Amino acid sequence: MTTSLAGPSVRPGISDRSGELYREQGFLLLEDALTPDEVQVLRDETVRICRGERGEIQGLERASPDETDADVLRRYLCIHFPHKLSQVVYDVLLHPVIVEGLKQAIGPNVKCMQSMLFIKASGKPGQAWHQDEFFIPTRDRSLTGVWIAIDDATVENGCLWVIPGSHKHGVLWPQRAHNDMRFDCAGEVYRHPYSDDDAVPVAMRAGSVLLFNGYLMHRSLPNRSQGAYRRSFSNHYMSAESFLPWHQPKDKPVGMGRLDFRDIIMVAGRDPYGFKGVEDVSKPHVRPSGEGGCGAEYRNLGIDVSNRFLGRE
Ligand SMILES: O=C(O)CCC(=O)C(=O)O
Repeated sequence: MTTSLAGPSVRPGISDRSGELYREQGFLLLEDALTPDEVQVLRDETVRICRGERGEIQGLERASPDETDADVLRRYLCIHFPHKLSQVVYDVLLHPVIVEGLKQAIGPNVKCMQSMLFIKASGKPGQAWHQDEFFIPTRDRSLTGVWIAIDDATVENGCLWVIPGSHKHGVLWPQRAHNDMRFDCAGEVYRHPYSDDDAVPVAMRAGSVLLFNGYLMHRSLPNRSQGAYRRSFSNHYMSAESFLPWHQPKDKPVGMGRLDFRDIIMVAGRDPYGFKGVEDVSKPHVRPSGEGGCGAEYRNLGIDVSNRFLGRE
């Protein structure tokens, strides 16, 4: 494999205190972890993926040559598992600065199970309050999100918001559907002890990387900027020592105690379950955005809500 994202030789933002800070606040910001050239490679790759030039993605229409890149990018909120067809995305999962940060957060042995590419053009919705371990369970609470800004992420264009320390309860609060048109159709947590006033925005320069704990409450708001994207990768990792009870094999379900999804990539250290081999199960697909509301009146009715958030509070 050719690696187009080699990473700088210094380790931006990582110090002896990084692991401690991560455990205390539930997140760690690695400013300028990627160089401007690396960011540009990722932006260019975003266009190729969205144009369908990297291979088949369920739910994505291949762009015709007369469509502009802007028209094509505007179509999608988020594409899951782009690393399955893009060498550039695969390489960024193993970026040396990110892997160094992950070792501080998780330990020496780290595996990755998912990548997501967010485009989030202006007018696109955010995600309601949630905890990622609700969706991707580990056995040892080691799930770690790695959020890579490939445009400047600002409050206006829908950066992440986090509730510092919310991971420390070690509790996964229940999830429910919502009708809040600011957010896509993923659920929201409720019965937790926090209010929106406890949240802080994480504005990030393009090339910066946020690591966050799978129990940390976080959300993002709609992109209210005019004509701009808020592109990012949101990738997930965990300790290699933990089983990953994520998806049952379709043909032969196994008991919960043995469930260990093996569509993984080792990014650091050794895999104690390497003898099981790895699989290729997850397929790239477009995530339905719900375009800002999941109430029956907005779902699948062909209502154009793409400008709903522009210029509004
Ligand atoms: O990038 C976003 O807007 C939301 C990402 C997120 O919440 C996640 O990946 O868990």
